[in-house]
Amino acid sequence: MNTQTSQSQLKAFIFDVDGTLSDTERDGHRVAFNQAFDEYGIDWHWSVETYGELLAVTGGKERMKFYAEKYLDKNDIPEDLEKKIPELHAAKTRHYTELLSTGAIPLRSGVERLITEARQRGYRLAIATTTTPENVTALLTHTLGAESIDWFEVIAAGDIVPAKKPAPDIYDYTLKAMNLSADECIAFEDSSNGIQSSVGANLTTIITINDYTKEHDFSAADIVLDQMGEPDQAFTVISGNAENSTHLNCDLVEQLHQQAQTQ
Ligand code: XBP
Ligand code: MG
Repeated sequence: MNTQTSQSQLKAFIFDVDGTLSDTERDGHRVAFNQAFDEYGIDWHWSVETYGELLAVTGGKERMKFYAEKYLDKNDIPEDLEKKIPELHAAKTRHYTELLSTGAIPLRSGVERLITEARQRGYRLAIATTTTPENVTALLTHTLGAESIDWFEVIAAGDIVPAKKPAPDIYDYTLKAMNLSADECIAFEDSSNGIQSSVGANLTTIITINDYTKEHDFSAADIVLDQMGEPDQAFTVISGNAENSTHLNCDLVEQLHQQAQTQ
């Protein structure tokens, strides 16, 4: 009997967006939240540091509510905040997508190369993210071009599932929509909430850290890298086994997937 046949073949790459495809949080989402607060005459300003703490909660609407409850005196919470949040969040999305349209937020190192290579090898692609769908299409449009939206068979985003990351629901949704099992896919994440979600859906997970997430617990990851890197820009392996690779390419992704299957 050939034991190889019991191993599932890798078929799809599933990407998180914020922090993984692009460093969107500090100079993107945070700035857009502050612009929305200004627009609505709300006296809040999220510093780089405070925003790092607020990232504990995924989802912009959920994050605003969390801030009001945890950081403000009861008396300082605007009376109709709960009602205002969807409107405030729509303004934030408008500011954020405007910011993206200036090209101010690029993809992280190696992302475009890996996606191109994955397409060439015939891998199916998907996105599983907490952020609002318009933010994903704006990021793709202003980095890879509008046609890149169609490269992703499924873009699972925002309120499409009621429970956001760290719940596994967004990955479960993506797998179901692609009619694939977890062992036929690999996930790309950058945060603790992200990996709890992907591993919760039983996905082999590759982590690329960033400034906000470098101290997170990634013990469930198959590999933790500082970046995907490029042939002339080597990654640093924080944990896991990259064999002789210096950057994340499809060969290494396949190797990691296979390793996870045999564990
Ligand atoms: C991303 C998020 C999002 C964005 C804001 O987490 O937490 O909430 O910060 O997006 P992940 P919205 O990368 O784990 O998916 O304001 O559009 O909700
Ligand atoms: Mg993320």
